[in-house]
Amino acid sequence: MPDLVRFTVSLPARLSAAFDQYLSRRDYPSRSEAVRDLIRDALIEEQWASSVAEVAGTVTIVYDHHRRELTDRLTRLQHDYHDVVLSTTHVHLDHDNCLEVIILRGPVERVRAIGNRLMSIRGVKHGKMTCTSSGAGLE
Ligand code: NI
Repeated sequence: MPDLVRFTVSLPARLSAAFDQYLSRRDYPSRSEAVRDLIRDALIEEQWASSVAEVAGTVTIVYDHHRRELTDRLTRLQHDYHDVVLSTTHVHLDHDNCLEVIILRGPVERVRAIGNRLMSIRGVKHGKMTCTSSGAGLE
């Protein structure tokens, strides 16, 4: 583990109790581990808010492959953004529905753009984007 810095945090009693319950629900081994995760999460979110950072993310979509032209549109869009699409995994969920996970990496604006476009195509029943980064500088 890199050099550690210790600091003390004062919390209102009720907030502290709620935090301890949060730790136990999530099986955190210590408060420190949970605080580290929360800080990293906040900093990665901030990286996503800045337009210069390179980020990574996934988009998960569920759609009915019988809908006319939907599969073609999804493929065309991914080719338009081939510079940020790393990989696509397709699962045939049932007779009608497909689930696709698209892994993205690149400038935040471009990653966000294709993510939003994929999720908003008519016929996509559910879409969810997950944002992360390499966490460089955050370990
Ligand atoms: Ni399928």
